[in-house]
Amino acid sequence: MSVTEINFDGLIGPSHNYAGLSLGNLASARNAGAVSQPRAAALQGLEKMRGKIRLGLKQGLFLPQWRPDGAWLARLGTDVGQAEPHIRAAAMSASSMWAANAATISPAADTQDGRTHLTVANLVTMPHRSHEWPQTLAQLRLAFSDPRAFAVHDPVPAPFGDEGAANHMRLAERHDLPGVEIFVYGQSGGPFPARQHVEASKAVARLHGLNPARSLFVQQSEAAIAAGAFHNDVVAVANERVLFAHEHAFADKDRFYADLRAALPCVEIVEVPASAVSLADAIKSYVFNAQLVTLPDGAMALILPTEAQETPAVWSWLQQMVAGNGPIRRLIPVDVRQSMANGGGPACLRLRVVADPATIDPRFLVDEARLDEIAKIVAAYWPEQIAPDDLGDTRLIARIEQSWLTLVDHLQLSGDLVP
Ligand code: SUG
Repeated sequence: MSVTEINFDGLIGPSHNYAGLSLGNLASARNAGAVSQPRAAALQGLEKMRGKIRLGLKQGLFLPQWRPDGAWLARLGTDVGQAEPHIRAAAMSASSMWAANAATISPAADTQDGRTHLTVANLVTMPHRSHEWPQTLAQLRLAFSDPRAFAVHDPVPAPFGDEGAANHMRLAERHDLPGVEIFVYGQSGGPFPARQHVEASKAVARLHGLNPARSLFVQQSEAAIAAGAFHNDVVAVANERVLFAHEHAFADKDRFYADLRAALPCVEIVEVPASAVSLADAIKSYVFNAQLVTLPDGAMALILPTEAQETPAVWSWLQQMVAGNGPIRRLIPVDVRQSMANGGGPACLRLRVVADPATIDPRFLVDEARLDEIAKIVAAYWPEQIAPDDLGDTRLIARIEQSWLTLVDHLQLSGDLVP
C-alpha cells in the first residue's frame, strides 16, 4: 500500500458564469454581469491538472454538476423557465468547480478507526452553493466507496455553516504520518458573513474521530474576512510541516502558533508580514490560494495564480523568499483567470485526499491521455461564452445538459450519476 496526496480538481462546468452571487467575495462582486467563457475556463483547469501530473503528482477529478438543478427548483415550487432571475442563476451555478469546498478530509493516520474520513460540506451560507452537496455526496460515495479505507459522512445540519477543506489545514511531518488538524472558523460581526461556523468544525472533528489533543480550532481574523478573505485558504495554506500564512490571517496568531509548535515541534511557519504585502494585495493576487505541494524530490513548490506574478509587492516578496533558505523552493504560476474572476484560485479548484490511489474508483483518477479526451469533449461541447441574461435561454440550457451527458457517458459514470 502506498499512501500519497492526491489532488482532485473540480472540472469547470459548462454553465460557468458571472452572476455576482457571493457576498463578501470581492472578485465575484466586481465581475457581476461580465460575459464568461466556460470552454476557456475548463481548458485552463485541465491545463493546471496536466501541469501537476508533469510535476510527478497524483491527480484526480470531480465532475461538474447537472445544471440547471431542476430538483432544487422543484422543491422551491418552480422551474428554470419560471424562476426569478436570482433563483435561476443559483440553479445554474457552476460553483462546484471549487472542490476545496466539497468536503473536509481527515486522512487515516489521524482517525480513531484508521480509515480516511470525508464529510461533505453543507455550504448553507450562500443559496447558490447550498444545493451542491447532494450531487457532491453522490460522487464522494462512488469515488471513495471502499468501506475498509473510507468513511463518507452526510453534511453537518443547518444552520451551522460548513465550507469544507477551504477552512481546514493539516500539518504533519509527512503526509502519511499522524498530523495536527486545524479548523479555522469565522465570527460574524463584520460587513460580510462568516461562512465557517465553529459548531460545524467541531462536529466534523468529532465525526472523524480525531484526537482532541491534535485538533486546533482557530478563529480567522475579522480584518481578513472584512478585507475579502471569505475562506481561510485565501490567507493561508499548509503542506506537511510548513504553514504559509499572512500576518493578519488569524485572530490570535501568537496563541495559535504556540499551540501548533507544541503539537508539532517540527512545524515551519513562513509568515508574510503586512508591511511587505498588505491584506488587500494578498487578496487581490490570491498568493495564498496556492497549492503548496511536495515534489517527488522532496522540495516544496507553490503553484500560484499568474495574478501573483503581476502584483509587484507580492512577486518581489516571493522572489526573496525562494532566494533564501526557506522550505518553499519553487514558484509555479498557472493561468486560471476565468475561475479567479469569480474568486477561485488554484487552491480553491482542488480537494486534497491523502490515501492509497488503489483504494479509489479509477474513474475519478486522471492521466494525460484521459485529460486529452476530456479536453476534446470540452472543446466540442462547452459553450464559448455566457452572459448572465442568457441563463434562461432554452438553447443554452439544452447545450449545457448535452455537455454534461456526453462527459458523464465518456467517463462511464452515466449509470451511477443520474441527473
Ligand atoms: O464560494 N465563488 C466561490 C469561490 C469559492 C472559492 N473557494 C475557496 N476559497 N476555497 C464562492 O464564493 C461566485 C459565483 C458567482 O458570483 O456567480 C462563487 O460562488
